[in-house]
Amino acid sequence: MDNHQPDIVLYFLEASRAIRIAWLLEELALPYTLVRGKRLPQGAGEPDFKKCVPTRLQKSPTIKDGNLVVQESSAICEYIINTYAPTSRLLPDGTRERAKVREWMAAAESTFMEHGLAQFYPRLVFQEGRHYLLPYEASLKFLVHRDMDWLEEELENSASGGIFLVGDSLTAADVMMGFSIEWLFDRRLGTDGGEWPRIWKWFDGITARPAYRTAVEKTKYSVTDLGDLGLPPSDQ
Ligand SMILES: N[C@@H](CCC(=O)N[C@@H](CS)C(=O)NCC(=O)O)C(=O)O
Repeated sequence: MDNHQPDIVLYFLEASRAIRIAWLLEELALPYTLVRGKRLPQGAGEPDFKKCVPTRLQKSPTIKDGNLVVQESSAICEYIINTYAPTSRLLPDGTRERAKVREWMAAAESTFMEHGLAQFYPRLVFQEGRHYLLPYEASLKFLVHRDMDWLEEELENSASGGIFLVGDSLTAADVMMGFSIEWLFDRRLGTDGGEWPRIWKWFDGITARPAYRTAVEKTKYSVTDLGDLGLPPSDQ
């Protein structure tokens, strides 16, 4: 474990995955400096914000801790927990539980976001008269439904009775998955027609936590700040 004091800057684009990191920092009561940025109408970060982000891709979230820069929300979570809370339950010791937490951290960015982004990007690229995308989206819907069924079943069988994804307390799995689920439902990326009551109960529970609420308040996060960006073609 590094024994240095946190000197964390969080580059926070509005309505973005960066809420995961602000939430984690609040759970751990770690101090951080926020650099907030707005999106352009097409979704990218405003140039003035992006030029502050010290990475080639200039994506959010990115953190700088002293002279170390880390990008990719999953890697940032792991770095923060390993550095400042190595014995916490957020990334539990022990290979079996840790494997399950890391499985969901990976699924949040790959499986869940991937199946959503396969629909989201075409919606962004083809701005007007996108009804021809409907059959394409319909053909991908089963992937999102299968992902949600998996999450629903995992919550049903979870040790906490559906309050947390792994074990009986909050882990990085919940922190990573929260944004993915909120974004998929908010943008209706293949979620129409599904019923997943356990997912909603879990989501409402984790986002009612004081640390999450504080993160939202400090960052002014709201997924609805995406406005009309990438809403379904049927809404046009
Ligand atoms: N896999 C990355 C994804 C990062 C990413 O794509 N961030 C988006 C916001 S959610 C972004 O910065 N978009 C604005 C842009 O590229 O200008 C992670 O997990 O952090």
